[in-house]
Amino acid sequence: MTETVKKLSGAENIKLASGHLKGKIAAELADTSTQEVSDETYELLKFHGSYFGYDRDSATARKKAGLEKEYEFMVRMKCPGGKLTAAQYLALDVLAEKYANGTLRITTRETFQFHCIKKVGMKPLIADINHLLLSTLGGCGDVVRNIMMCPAPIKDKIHAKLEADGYKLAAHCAPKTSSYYEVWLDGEKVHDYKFNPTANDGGVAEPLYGDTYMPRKFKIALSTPEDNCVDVLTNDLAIISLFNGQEHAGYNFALGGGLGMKHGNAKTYPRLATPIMYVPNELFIPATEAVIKLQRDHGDRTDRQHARLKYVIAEKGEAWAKSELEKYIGREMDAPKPIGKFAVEDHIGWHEQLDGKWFLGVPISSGRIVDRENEQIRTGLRAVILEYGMNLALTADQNILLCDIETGEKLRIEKILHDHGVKLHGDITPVYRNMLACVAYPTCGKALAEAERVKLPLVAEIEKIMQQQGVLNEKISIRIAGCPNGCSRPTVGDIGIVGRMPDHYALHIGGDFAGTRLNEKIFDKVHYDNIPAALSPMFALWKDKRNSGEEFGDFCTRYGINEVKKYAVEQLNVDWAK
Ligand code: SRM
Ligand code: SF4
Repeated sequence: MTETVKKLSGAENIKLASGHLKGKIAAELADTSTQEVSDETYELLKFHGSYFGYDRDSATARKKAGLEKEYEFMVRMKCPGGKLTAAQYLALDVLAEKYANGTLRITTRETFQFHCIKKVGMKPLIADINHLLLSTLGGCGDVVRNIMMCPAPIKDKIHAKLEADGYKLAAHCAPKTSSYYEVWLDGEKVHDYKFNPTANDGGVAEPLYGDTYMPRKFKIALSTPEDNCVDVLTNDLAIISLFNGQEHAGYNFALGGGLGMKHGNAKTYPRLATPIMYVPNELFIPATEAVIKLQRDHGDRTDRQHARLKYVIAEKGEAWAKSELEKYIGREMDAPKPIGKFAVEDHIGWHEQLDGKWFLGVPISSGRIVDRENEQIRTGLRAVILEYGMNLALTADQNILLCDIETGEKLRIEKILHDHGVKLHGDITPVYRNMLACVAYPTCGKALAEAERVKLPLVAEIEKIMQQQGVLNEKISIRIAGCPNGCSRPTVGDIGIVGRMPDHYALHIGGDFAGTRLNEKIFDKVHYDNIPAALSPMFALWKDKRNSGEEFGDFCTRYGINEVKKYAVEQLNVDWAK
């Protein structure tokens, strides 16, 4: 063994030995004498779109009772730009009932997750997803993840170009290994232009990735300056597509976004992508490929905590990155074009598609499509989609867009949803509308505190405080995550609430709606019950001292994060805030 091989992380050796992601997955899933899988299969399954885990709610009680954990799998689809047909949605809804926990979960990257799948359900579920011409290949793992772009079905040249580029990239960056089809479909070739047009076609197994794939997950999103609804700068590769009116002008490429960090470990940190180069239309694929190769060849394969592109860019610099990229591309590249501040559309409510039809953005709290006692979201959506057969799109804010609606259908669609208690744009406050929560307990193995399950009660408490302080109708983005991995992108919100330990959260303030500024931590361990109280004096100060129309994070940054904190500490006068 060479020196280099010795230093590789365990995950690298698993990838190398897997025969392009095949490993022993099929045999281990077929073995129902145990619900567990080996470490190798755990790692490889990610590339197939699945995480193996266990129900964290029941783990302690089961241990005390001498029982093994309740093992289960999560499955994540790939769905570029979040686009789905009605038939696909309705079939996925059935699959959620048949193989998972009866819910579909819209993720913060415009796709669906299924939770609580048993071993026996894995192969039929993934095969059925493929037969819907969808995929799970590369849903997780060290490859390019689901490509995000604006999901709004606006029929203009801008959105058509974003979609065409996103699909082109999704196909280009999909793993080409035939293992996926062998494991889940007994070798059947299910092809879809969005995912894997050249799989199983022989030749080099993985022309882009090579035998060990990427050093770590790799995320790409496309936006325009006029609508950064995908938080583009939080991606490894942020592609900002530039237009003169409706005419496409080229792209700014920004590199090295990523939000994961560890509490108390300064070597890990969130970072926003920084501008590197301007890319003309004809170099779109070669330039993207160059960025992927840059990280493939320079990302740290010895330490997974240090393996994202953000560390390469932060440590080696933008100038170095540009000159390396030029070597891969084979020519000099221009500097990025100047662009203004990003605008952001959340696409909630009614919007014209510009083809005479409408789309309706329906808020889905934490993206969980589930029937609650007073809100039958799952049944309501199914009823509307069954009756109207519309296309759908999933947003990066965990919401769903019902597309292609005729003017004459609008009232009835609203009525069906309201009859099921579904809250629409007119029924919610800005804080409800813009709050994101990651999955956390009970399925996420990394969760340190609750997120999705406490989101609605927390919104209600924060609404009360905002009402008291006279800012209830102000636009604000609050994001809660169960741990510092940052899956709900908490560190770019006006306010970030980051799981620290059971029932306790770090509180961050000062991000912006446009997704262009990281927030800063002001409190380290706030008990869940104290979060609204902690926010209250800051809202009062915002109301009192803000410039006209100034959003919360912008205000905190202008006024001074430390000054805002100081004021809050004085007003609160409690131990946990000192
Ligand atoms: Fe994430 C790991 C859920 C978006 C950063 N993420 C996980 C895992 C798989 C937990 C694990 O490793 O065991 C979570 C599964 C929970 C469960 O039970 O379902 C999980 N991440 C999610 C989703 C479902 C959150 C959601 O509420 O929607 C999102 C799925 C996106 C998708 O469809 O692909 C999700 N994760 C994100 C984002 C936001 C984004 O990409 O826009 C981030 C921050 C951006 C970034 O990548 O830096 C994010 N997830 C992480 C990290 C930290 C990575 C790092 O560089 O340190 C981890 C942990 C890891 O990779 O080791 C992680
Ligand atoms: Fe799990 Fe942490 Fe991601 Fe939340 S932020 S889903 S707790 S990994």
